[in-house]
Amino acid sequence: MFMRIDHVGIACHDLEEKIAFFERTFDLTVVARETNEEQGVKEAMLHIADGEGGGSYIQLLEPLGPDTPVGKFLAKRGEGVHHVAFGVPDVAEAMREIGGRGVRVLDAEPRHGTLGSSIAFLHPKDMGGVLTELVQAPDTGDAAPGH
Ligand code: V0V
Ligand code: CO
Repeated sequence: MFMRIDHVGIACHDLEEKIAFFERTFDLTVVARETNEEQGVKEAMLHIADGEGGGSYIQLLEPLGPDTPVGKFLAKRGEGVHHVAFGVPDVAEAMREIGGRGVRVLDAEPRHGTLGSSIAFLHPKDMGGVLTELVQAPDTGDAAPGH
């Protein structure tokens, strides 16, 4: 069901400052930036590697306000790992399968994610305390995965 680790999401107060840190410390490159109003975040994807069906990334997340998932997380826990995202071949199918096995799927339908992906979240309380995201990479129609 899981093809790869798509990304690790890291909550931060200052996106630009964290991007600069990851770029200069690890020679990583930002391949996408997006403001996602629906998810309440401003985010950047730093490319790690390409894998089967898509790439793997670090996702840096700055909240758009305090009353958002990342805003609440920062207030409660401070900066740190916010979620882990797994690549799946078909997010709607994975939501049905996983939901049928007793894990709460937080989204009724797939949402728009970064880099044109389709995403859905699994409740951290059903996932050993880890907010978990399912990611279906966009169908680009060519062999180059990821972006
Ligand atoms: C909250 N909790 C977490 C957590 N966020 N535990 C682990 N990791 C997290 N990130 C715990 C929290 O400590 C509480 O536990 C409990 O869950 C309820 O939290 P809350 O603060 O009362 O907040 P809720 O219930 O209003 O919302 C929590 C959930 C929410 C997870 C339901 O954040 C959510 O729907 N998240 C999914 C959307 C999201 O995170 N979007 C931002 C990333 P205690 O204290 O009661 O024990 S967007 C993204 O990744 C994109 C766009 C992408 O990849 O493309
Ligand atoms: Co994410």
